[in-house]
Amino acid sequence: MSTDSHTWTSNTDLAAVATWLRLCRRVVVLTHVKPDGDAVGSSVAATRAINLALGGVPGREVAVPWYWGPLPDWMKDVIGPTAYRFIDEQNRAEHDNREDPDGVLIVDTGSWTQLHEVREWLLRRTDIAAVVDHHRQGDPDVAARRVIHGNAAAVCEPVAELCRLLLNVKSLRELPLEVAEPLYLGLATDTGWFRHSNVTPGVLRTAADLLEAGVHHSRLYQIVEQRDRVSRLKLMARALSSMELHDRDRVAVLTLTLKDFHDCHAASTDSAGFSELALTAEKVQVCVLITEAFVHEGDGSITKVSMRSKEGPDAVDVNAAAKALGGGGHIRAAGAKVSASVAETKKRVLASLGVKS
Ligand SMILES: [Mn+2]
Repeated sequence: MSTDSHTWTSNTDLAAVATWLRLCRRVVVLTHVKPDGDAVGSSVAATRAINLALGGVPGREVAVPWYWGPLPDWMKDVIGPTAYRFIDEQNRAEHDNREDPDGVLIVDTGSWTQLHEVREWLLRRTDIAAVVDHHRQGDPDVAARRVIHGNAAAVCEPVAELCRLLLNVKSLRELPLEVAEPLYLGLATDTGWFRHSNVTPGVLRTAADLLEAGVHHSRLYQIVEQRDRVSRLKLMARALSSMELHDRDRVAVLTLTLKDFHDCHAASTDSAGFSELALTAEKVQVCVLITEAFVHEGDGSITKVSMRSKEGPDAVDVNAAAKALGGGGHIRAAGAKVSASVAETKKRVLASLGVKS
Protein backbone atom coordinates (compact mmCIF):
# COMPACT_ATOMS: atom_id res chain seq x y z
CA MET A 1 0.00 0.00 0.00
CA SER A 2 1.30 3.42 -0.85
CA THR A 3 0.04 6.95 -0.62
CA ASP A 4 3.07 8.27 -2.46
CA SER A 5 1.84 11.02 -4.78
CA HIS A 6 4.45 10.00 -7.37
CA THR A 7 2.78 6.65 -7.94
CA TRP A 8 -0.79 8.01 -7.69
CA THR A 9 -1.00 8.88 -11.38
CA SER A 10 -2.98 7.80 -14.44
CA ASN A 11 -1.92 4.66 -16.26
CA THR A 12 -4.75 4.89 -18.81
CA ASP A 13 -7.30 7.44 -20.03
CA LEU A 14 -11.06 7.96 -20.02
CA ALA A 15 -11.49 6.73 -23.60
CA ALA A 16 -9.81 3.44 -22.71
CA VAL A 17 -11.95 3.08 -19.58
CA ALA A 18 -15.11 3.73 -21.64
CA THR A 19 -14.03 1.10 -24.19
CA TRP A 20 -13.33 -1.39 -21.38
CA LEU A 21 -16.68 -0.69 -19.67
CA ARG A 22 -18.51 -1.36 -22.95
CA LEU A 23 -17.26 -4.95 -22.83
CA CYS A 24 -18.57 -5.52 -19.30
CA ARG A 25 -21.75 -7.46 -18.54
CA ARG A 26 -22.04 -6.45 -14.91
CA VAL A 27 -20.39 -3.46 -13.20
CA VAL A 28 -20.30 -2.59 -9.50
CA VAL A 29 -19.75 1.14 -8.92
CA LEU A 30 -18.02 2.11 -5.67
CA THR A 31 -17.23 5.41 -3.99
CA HIS A 32 -15.99 6.60 -0.61
CA VAL A 33 -17.54 6.03 2.81
CA LYS A 34 -20.04 8.71 3.92
CA PRO A 35 -20.66 9.73 0.30
CA ASP A 36 -21.02 13.47 -0.36
CA GLY A 37 -22.47 15.31 -3.36
CA ASP A 38 -19.53 14.54 -5.63
CA ALA A 39 -19.40 10.87 -4.59
CA VAL A 40 -23.14 10.30 -5.04
CA GLY A 41 -23.27 12.48 -8.16
CA SER A 42 -20.39 10.75 -9.94
CA SER A 43 -21.47 7.22 -8.99
CA VAL A 44 -25.12 7.78 -9.95
CA ALA A 45 -24.21 9.48 -13.25
CA ALA A 46 -21.73 6.72 -14.20
CA THR A 47 -24.25 4.02 -13.22
CA ARG A 48 -27.00 5.56 -15.35
CA ALA A 49 -24.68 6.18 -18.31
CA ILE A 50 -23.47 2.56 -18.25
CA ASN A 51 -27.04 1.24 -18.06
CA LEU A 52 -28.18 3.51 -20.88
CA ALA A 53 -25.19 2.59 -23.05
CA LEU A 54 -25.27 -1.15 -22.39
CA GLY A 55 -29.01 -1.75 -22.18
CA GLY A 56 -29.33 -2.24 -18.43
CA VAL A 57 -33.00 -2.05 -17.41
CA PRO A 58 -34.73 -2.13 -13.99
CA GLY A 59 -34.34 -5.63 -12.56
CA ARG A 60 -31.57 -6.42 -15.06
CA GLU A 61 -29.17 -3.54 -14.47
CA VAL A 62 -25.67 -3.74 -15.91
CA ALA A 63 -24.35 -1.26 -13.31
CA VAL A 64 -25.39 -0.90 -9.66
CA PRO A 65 -23.68 1.42 -7.14
CA TRP A 66 -22.87 0.20 -3.64
CA TYR A 67 -22.81 2.58 -0.66
CA TRP A 68 -21.97 2.27 3.04
CA GLY A 69 -21.79 4.50 6.05
CA PRO A 70 -24.29 7.29 6.69
CA LEU A 71 -26.00 8.52 3.52
CA PRO A 72 -26.93 12.19 3.02
CA ASP A 73 -30.48 13.31 3.89
CA TRP A 74 -31.07 14.19 0.25
CA MET A 75 -30.02 10.75 -1.07
CA LYS A 76 -33.54 9.61 -2.01
CA ASP A 77 -34.31 12.84 -3.88
CA VAL A 78 -31.16 12.53 -5.98
CA ILE A 79 -30.98 8.78 -6.66
CA GLY A 80 -34.74 8.40 -7.26
CA PRO A 81 -35.65 5.05 -8.83
CA THR A 82 -32.05 4.05 -9.65
CA ALA A 83 -31.30 0.73 -7.91
CA TYR A 84 -28.43 0.67 -5.42
CA ARG A 85 -27.13 -1.65 -2.75
CA PHE A 86 -26.40 -0.65 0.84
CA ILE A 87 -23.51 -2.51 2.45
CA ASP A 88 -23.55 -3.08 6.23
CA GLU A 89 -23.00 -5.86 8.79
CA GLN A 90 -26.13 -7.72 7.65
CA ASN A 91 -25.48 -7.15 3.97
CA ARG A 92 -21.77 -7.75 3.44
CA ALA A 93 -20.18 -7.23 0.03
CA GLU A 94 -19.44 -10.98 -0.08
CA HIS A 95 -23.17 -11.77 0.12
CA ASP A 96 -23.70 -10.56 -3.43
CA ASN A 97 -26.40 -12.83 -4.86
CA ARG A 98 -25.85 -11.95 -8.49
CA GLU A 99 -23.25 -13.30 -10.89
CA ASP A 100 -19.82 -11.93 -10.13
CA PRO A 101 -19.14 -8.56 -11.81
CA ASP A 102 -16.61 -8.37 -14.61
CA GLY A 103 -15.99 -4.68 -13.90
CA VAL A 104 -15.64 -2.52 -10.80
CA LEU A 105 -15.64 1.26 -11.25
CA ILE A 106 -14.39 3.31 -8.28
CA VAL A 107 -15.07 7.07 -8.30
CA ASP A 108 -14.03 9.97 -6.03
CA THR A 109 -11.53 7.95 -3.99
CA GLY A 110 -8.62 5.61 -4.41
CA SER A 111 -7.82 5.03 -0.74
CA TRP A 112 -8.22 1.71 1.04
CA THR A 113 -9.23 3.61 4.19
CA GLN A 114 -12.23 5.05 2.31
CA LEU A 115 -13.09 1.60 0.92
CA HIS A 116 -12.71 -0.28 4.19
CA GLU A 117 -16.21 -1.80 4.14
CA VAL A 118 -15.56 -3.60 0.82
CA ARG A 119 -11.82 -4.09 1.24
CA GLU A 120 -11.78 -7.90 1.41
CA TRP A 121 -14.19 -8.17 -1.52
CA LEU A 122 -12.28 -5.66 -3.63
CA LEU A 123 -8.84 -7.11 -2.84
CA ARG A 124 -9.76 -10.16 -4.95
CA ARG A 125 -11.04 -8.02 -7.83
CA THR A 126 -8.50 -5.22 -8.27
CA ASP A 127 -7.52 -6.68 -11.68
CA ILE A 128 -11.05 -5.94 -12.98
CA ALA A 129 -11.22 -2.52 -11.31
CA ALA A 130 -10.82 1.00 -12.68
CA VAL A 131 -10.57 4.15 -10.57
CA VAL A 132 -11.45 7.69 -11.69
CA ASP A 133 -10.41 10.18 -9.04
CA HIS A 134 -9.38 13.78 -8.45
CA HIS A 135 -7.65 13.41 -5.08
CA ARG A 136 -3.93 14.06 -4.85
CA GLN A 137 -3.28 10.87 -2.96
CA GLY A 138 -4.43 7.31 -3.18
CA ASP A 139 -3.35 3.68 -3.15
CA PRO A 140 -2.34 2.53 -6.64
CA ASP A 141 -3.08 -1.10 -5.76
CA VAL A 142 -6.87 -0.52 -5.46
CA ALA A 143 -7.34 -0.79 -9.23
CA ALA A 144 -5.45 -2.00 -12.29
CA ARG A 145 -6.72 0.97 -14.33
CA ARG A 146 -6.30 4.49 -13.00
CA VAL A 147 -7.39 7.87 -14.36
CA ILE A 148 -6.35 10.59 -11.92
CA HIS A 149 -7.30 14.19 -12.68
CA GLY A 150 -5.62 15.89 -9.72
CA ASN A 151 -6.56 19.38 -10.92
CA ALA A 152 -10.27 18.68 -11.31
CA ALA A 153 -12.47 20.57 -8.82
CA ALA A 154 -14.83 17.59 -8.64
CA VAL A 155 -14.50 14.04 -9.91
CA CYS A 156 -17.74 14.78 -11.75
CA GLU A 157 -15.59 16.72 -14.28
CA PRO A 158 -13.74 13.63 -15.61
CA VAL A 159 -16.80 11.42 -14.99
CA ALA A 160 -18.85 13.80 -17.19
CA GLU A 161 -16.38 13.12 -19.99
CA LEU A 162 -16.58 9.37 -19.31
CA CYS A 163 -20.40 9.56 -19.57
CA ARG A 164 -20.13 11.53 -22.82
CA LEU A 165 -17.84 8.84 -24.27
CA LEU A 166 -20.07 5.99 -23.06
CA LEU A 167 -23.20 7.59 -24.52
CA ASN A 168 -21.36 8.60 -27.68
CA VAL A 169 -22.63 12.19 -27.79
CA LYS A 170 -20.67 15.15 -29.15
CA SER A 171 -21.13 17.50 -26.23
CA LEU A 172 -22.09 17.40 -22.55
CA ARG A 173 -25.06 19.52 -23.64
CA GLU A 174 -26.50 16.39 -25.25
CA LEU A 175 -26.33 14.20 -22.13
CA PRO A 176 -29.72 12.93 -20.93
CA LEU A 177 -30.98 14.91 -17.94
CA GLU A 178 -30.82 11.89 -15.64
CA VAL A 179 -27.04 11.80 -16.22
CA ALA A 180 -26.46 15.57 -16.36
CA GLU A 181 -28.22 16.31 -13.07
CA PRO A 182 -26.08 14.18 -10.70
CA LEU A 183 -22.94 15.43 -12.51
CA TYR A 184 -23.99 19.03 -11.83
CA LEU A 185 -24.64 18.15 -8.20
CA GLY A 186 -21.05 16.95 -7.76
CA LEU A 187 -19.63 20.00 -9.49
CA ALA A 188 -21.76 22.35 -7.38
CA THR A 189 -21.14 20.73 -3.99
CA ASP A 190 -17.36 20.22 -4.37
CA THR A 191 -17.00 23.93 -5.29
CA GLY A 192 -19.31 25.20 -2.51
CA TRP A 193 -21.90 26.06 -5.14
CA PHE A 194 -19.24 27.73 -7.31
CA ARG A 195 -17.69 29.88 -4.55
CA HIS A 196 -14.40 28.11 -3.70
CA SER A 197 -10.94 28.74 -5.15
CA ASN A 198 -11.18 25.53 -7.22
CA VAL A 199 -13.68 27.16 -9.63
CA THR A 200 -11.99 27.38 -13.04
CA PRO A 201 -13.25 28.47 -16.46
CA GLY A 202 -13.50 24.74 -17.23
CA VAL A 203 -15.77 24.12 -14.24
CA LEU A 204 -18.12 26.89 -15.34
CA ARG A 205 -18.11 25.68 -18.97
CA THR A 206 -18.98 22.16 -17.83
CA ALA A 207 -21.69 23.55 -15.53
CA ALA A 208 -23.06 25.66 -18.39
CA ASP A 209 -23.20 22.60 -20.68
CA LEU A 210 -25.03 20.61 -18.00
CA LEU A 211 -27.53 23.46 -17.55
CA GLU A 212 -28.12 23.36 -21.30
CA ALA A 213 -28.80 19.63 -20.91
CA GLY A 214 -31.73 20.68 -18.71
CA VAL A 215 -30.39 20.73 -15.16
CA HIS A 216 -32.55 22.79 -12.78
CA HIS A 217 -30.01 24.62 -10.57
CA SER A 218 -32.40 26.00 -7.96
CA ARG A 219 -34.27 22.68 -7.59
CA LEU A 220 -30.98 20.93 -6.77
CA TYR A 221 -29.91 23.73 -4.42
CA GLN A 222 -33.20 23.43 -2.58
CA ILE A 223 -32.99 19.63 -2.32
CA VAL A 224 -29.45 19.66 -0.95
CA GLU A 225 -28.97 22.93 0.93
CA GLN A 226 -32.40 24.02 2.09
CA ARG A 227 -33.55 21.11 4.21
CA ASP A 228 -32.36 21.99 7.71
CA ARG A 229 -34.54 21.06 10.64
CA VAL A 230 -35.99 24.03 12.52
CA SER A 231 -34.18 22.76 15.63
CA ARG A 232 -30.87 23.42 13.85
CA LEU A 233 -31.85 27.04 13.21
CA LYS A 234 -32.88 27.48 16.84
CA LEU A 235 -29.53 26.03 17.92
CA MET A 236 -27.74 28.39 15.50
CA ALA A 237 -29.49 31.33 17.16
CA ARG A 238 -28.22 30.09 20.54
CA ALA A 239 -24.68 29.73 19.21
CA LEU A 240 -24.68 33.23 17.70
CA SER A 241 -26.13 34.84 20.82
CA SER A 242 -23.34 33.20 22.86
CA MET A 243 -20.67 34.89 20.72
CA GLU A 244 -17.79 36.56 22.54
CA LEU A 245 -15.23 38.64 20.68
CA HIS A 246 -11.58 38.87 21.73
CA ASP A 247 -8.34 40.36 20.48
CA ARG A 248 -9.95 43.44 18.89
CA ASP A 249 -12.72 41.33 17.29
CA ARG A 250 -10.21 39.01 15.60
CA VAL A 251 -11.24 35.94 17.61
CA ALA A 252 -14.88 34.88 17.97
CA VAL A 253 -15.86 32.19 20.48
CA LEU A 254 -19.25 30.47 20.33
CA THR A 255 -20.39 28.07 23.01
CA LEU A 256 -23.17 25.49 23.15
CA THR A 257 -24.17 23.64 26.31
CA LEU A 258 -26.19 20.46 26.66
CA LYS A 259 -29.05 22.67 27.87
CA ASP A 260 -28.97 24.54 24.54
CA PHE A 261 -29.32 21.26 22.63
CA HIS A 262 -32.08 20.13 24.98
CA ASP A 263 -34.05 23.41 24.81
CA CYS A 264 -33.88 23.43 20.99
CA HIS A 265 -34.75 19.70 20.69
CA ALA A 266 -31.52 19.47 18.68
CA ALA A 267 -29.31 16.45 17.98
CA SER A 268 -25.54 16.53 18.38
CA THR A 269 -25.22 16.61 14.57
CA ASP A 270 -27.32 19.80 14.33
CA SER A 271 -24.30 21.99 15.14
CA ALA A 272 -22.33 20.78 12.10
CA GLY A 273 -20.63 23.72 10.37
CA PHE A 274 -21.26 26.21 13.19
CA SER A 275 -17.51 26.64 13.71
CA GLU A 276 -17.49 28.75 10.53
CA LEU A 277 -20.44 30.97 11.45
CA ALA A 278 -18.53 34.04 12.68
CA LEU A 279 -16.04 34.00 9.78
CA THR A 280 -18.60 35.96 7.76
CA ALA A 281 -17.69 38.99 9.91
CA GLU A 282 -15.00 41.11 8.27
CA LYS A 283 -12.71 41.48 11.28
CA VAL A 284 -13.00 37.94 12.58
CA GLN A 285 -9.94 35.83 11.67
CA VAL A 286 -10.65 32.81 13.88
CA CYS A 287 -13.95 31.28 14.88
CA VAL A 288 -14.04 28.77 17.74
CA LEU A 289 -17.01 26.60 18.64
CA ILE A 290 -16.95 25.05 22.12
CA THR A 291 -19.56 22.34 22.62
CA GLU A 292 -20.35 20.49 25.79
CA ALA A 293 -20.03 16.84 24.77
CA PHE A 294 -23.01 14.47 24.91
CA VAL A 295 -20.76 11.71 26.24
CA HIS A 296 -19.15 12.17 29.63
CA GLU A 297 -15.99 10.32 30.62
CA GLY A 298 -16.12 9.29 34.26
CA ASP A 299 -17.64 12.14 36.23
CA GLY A 300 -15.66 14.96 34.58
CA SER A 301 -17.16 17.03 31.81
CA ILE A 302 -15.81 16.90 28.28
CA THR A 303 -15.97 19.68 25.75
CA LYS A 304 -15.32 19.59 22.03
CA VAL A 305 -13.41 22.45 20.44
CA SER A 306 -13.65 23.19 16.74
CA MET A 307 -11.63 26.02 15.20
CA ARG A 308 -11.62 27.62 11.76
CA SER A 309 -9.50 30.46 10.40
CA LYS A 310 -9.72 32.67 7.35
CA GLU A 311 -7.53 32.18 4.30
CA GLY A 312 -4.82 34.71 3.57
CA PRO A 313 -1.15 35.54 4.09
CA ASP A 314 -1.76 36.09 7.82
CA ALA A 315 -3.98 33.04 8.29
CA VAL A 316 -3.99 31.95 11.93
CA ASP A 317 -2.59 28.42 12.34
CA VAL A 318 -5.41 26.79 14.30
CA ASN A 319 -3.66 23.43 14.00
CA ALA A 320 -0.94 24.73 16.32
CA ALA A 321 -3.56 26.02 18.77
CA ALA A 322 -5.46 22.69 18.67
CA LYS A 323 -2.21 20.78 19.28
CA ALA A 324 -1.64 22.84 22.43
CA LEU A 325 -5.06 21.57 23.58
CA GLY A 326 -4.18 17.95 22.77
CA GLY A 327 -5.88 17.84 19.36
CA GLY A 328 -4.90 18.72 15.82
CA GLY A 329 -6.03 19.07 12.22
CA HIS A 330 -5.08 21.44 9.45
CA ILE A 331 -3.82 25.03 9.38
CA ARG A 332 -7.30 26.47 8.82
CA ALA A 333 -9.48 23.75 10.38
CA ALA A 334 -8.65 21.89 13.58
CA GLY A 335 -10.20 20.58 16.76
CA ALA A 336 -9.63 19.02 20.15
CA LYS A 337 -11.40 17.25 22.98
CA VAL A 338 -10.80 18.83 26.36
CA SER A 339 -11.57 17.29 29.76
CA ALA A 340 -12.81 20.46 31.39
CA SER A 341 -15.91 22.61 31.81
CA VAL A 342 -16.98 24.99 29.04
CA ALA A 343 -15.68 28.00 31.02
CA GLU A 344 -12.30 26.41 31.71
CA THR A 345 -11.99 25.23 28.09
CA LYS A 346 -12.68 28.76 26.87
CA LYS A 347 -9.73 30.04 28.96
CA ARG A 348 -7.43 27.34 27.57
CA VAL A 349 -8.56 28.02 23.98
CA LEU A 350 -7.83 31.72 24.27
CA ALA A 351 -4.43 30.95 25.79
CA SER A 352 -3.70 28.53 22.92
CA LEU A 353 -4.42 31.37 20.48
CA GLY A 354 -2.21 33.76 22.44
CA VAL A 355 -5.17 35.88 23.55
CA LYS A 356 -5.44 37.32 27.05
CA SER A 357 -8.87 36.51 28.50
MN1 LIG B 1 -14.86 14.89 -4.80
